[in-house]
Amino acid sequence: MVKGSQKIVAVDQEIPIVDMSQERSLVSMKIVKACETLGFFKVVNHGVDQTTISRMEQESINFFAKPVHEKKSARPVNQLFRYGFRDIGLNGDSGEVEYLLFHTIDPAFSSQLSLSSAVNCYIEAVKQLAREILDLMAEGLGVPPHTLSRLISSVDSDSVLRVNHYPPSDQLFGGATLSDKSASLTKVGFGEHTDPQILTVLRSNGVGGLQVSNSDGMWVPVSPDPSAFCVNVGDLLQVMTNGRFISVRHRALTFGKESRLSTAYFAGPPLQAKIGPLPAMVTSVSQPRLYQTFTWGEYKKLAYSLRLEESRLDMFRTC
Ligand code: GA4
Repeated sequence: MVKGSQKIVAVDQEIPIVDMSQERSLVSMKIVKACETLGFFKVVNHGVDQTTISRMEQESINFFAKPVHEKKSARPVNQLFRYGFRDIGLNGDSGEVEYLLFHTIDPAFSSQLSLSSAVNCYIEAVKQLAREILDLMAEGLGVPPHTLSRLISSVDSDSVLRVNHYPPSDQLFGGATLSDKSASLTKVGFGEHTDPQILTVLRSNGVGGLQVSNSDGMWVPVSPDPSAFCVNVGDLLQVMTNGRFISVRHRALTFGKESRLSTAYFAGPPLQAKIGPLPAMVTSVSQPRLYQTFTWGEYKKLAYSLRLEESRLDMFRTC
């Protein structure tokens, strides 16, 4: 069941598309505008090699096609890689999804899997794209170069790669029940939330399901485009820009007909990194400081102690 009274508007309504092959200052301006209005945009001509994407996706498809007992026994080799289904986080959230989570803080994280080479290449490529986008944001905001990208560049950056598989309804976990068959096939794959990190770089196969919440509180369905990446602002970027960029609420629905595969790279800083509004984003009168300073480790701990849809940022507001 999909709860909530939030209305749904037309597909892609006001979703910005940024062509990375355009002139640099134009690209950076468009990115900043998109982050201020929605906190979400699509990028095309992003430069990520299609073979890198296809290899990672094929490995993921092969993994999810394995029998459940095999997938479960792949869990967890260590804390750095995890297979899960239905359960999201540790506090009772669930959805019609199975997933692989790779914590990239350790370069040896996926050495136990045949996925490792394809996943590692993919992570390197999307990390590079995330860095490039953060540099364009810094330029557009007028803050020193690499202010943002350096946070996700160091070896101890705490980033996560998540591959989500939303199966069609005839493959629902535990099997579809009679009432499922007669009920609406639309279900929540991944409930509404914001991403806690700095920036998320996401792609999917040609099956839709992602929706983002706009400034009027309406859900905007995002059309699937395998040639594009979707980018969204995370909580930490909202803090660093002192609320100028929006950490966008989003969710994934499943419509029961086709398998959806989506892959999200959540670019985070080292655990000990201090996060607070950048000095250039604060002025005593027109833009007073909205957030306290905290470490990513503190914020992550809080995020993982709460339910998915909770607004964790409010707890760090200065007023
Ligand atoms: C949302 C973004 C990423 O998918 C994720 C998620 C994490 C998890 O699945 O373990 C969380 C969620 C996400 C935010 C709040 C906590 C933690 C589930 C949850 C209820 C991997 C992440 O970093 O935060």
